[in-house]
Amino acid sequence: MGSSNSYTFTHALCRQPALSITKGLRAVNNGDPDHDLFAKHHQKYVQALEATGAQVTVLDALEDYPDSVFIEDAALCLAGTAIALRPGAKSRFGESAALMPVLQQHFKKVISLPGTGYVDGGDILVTERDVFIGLSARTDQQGYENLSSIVSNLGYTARKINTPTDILHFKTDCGLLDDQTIFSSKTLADTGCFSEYKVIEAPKGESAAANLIRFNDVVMISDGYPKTKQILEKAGYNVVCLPNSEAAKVDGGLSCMSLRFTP
Ligand code: CIR
Repeated sequence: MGSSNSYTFTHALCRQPALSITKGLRAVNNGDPDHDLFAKHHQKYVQALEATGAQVTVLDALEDYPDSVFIEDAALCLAGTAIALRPGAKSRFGESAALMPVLQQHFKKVISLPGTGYVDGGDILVTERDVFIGLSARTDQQGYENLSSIVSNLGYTARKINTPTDILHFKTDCGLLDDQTIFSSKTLADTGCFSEYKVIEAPKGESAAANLIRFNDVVMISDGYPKTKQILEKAGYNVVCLPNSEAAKVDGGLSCMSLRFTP
């Protein structure tokens, strides 16, 4: 498991949860997240990123955008380029514009998704050679086409996936473990989209653990998935468990709360 551009990063950008997170979008209402507890969890998340040696910038909360803590959906950072995306939910349209000046501070090259259509960063999984782009309720065909030409120019192969309809974002159900290995829910793995990779499937009852992140030498997973932890440790990964109950109430996982990059 050597070092790789797809999981080795010097920097991350995060955004503080807004008080308005209580109005965050969700598929099923299991109660509002508690802002203060969310902020505590977020602090632990930032500390876990920093503990790997990365420089983490935490941006101020944006009260006008309840879901803006899920910063990954507004941009894609790839091969030293930042691409401001167009999130597909109406209440999130403005998040990319708000992020633009910050991207310009951190990247020499910043572009906006051209043309029309929508792409949420949560629908994009980057490996060493491929950029998987999942069509979903948030990412459409036009968005896919416009993004795929950018990623091809950056030397990656764009792969279009039809995300199963019961999954919010493609990456809700998968995460990169290393150059060759992807952790995935059974539902997503069963589509065959990862046929060229080694897949470790989320164990029964723990499909929500699939929104994990490999960040430098650690794999971060949400608390409460003991079987997943055991499987990953047995496979040789250094696992860090993080509390995520409040983000989960608004369909947020660990990958959504950072943009990870090397400028
Ligand atoms: C939303 O529905 O947009 C937010 N409540 C959750 C976004 C989670 N982001 C992600 O999975 N990339």
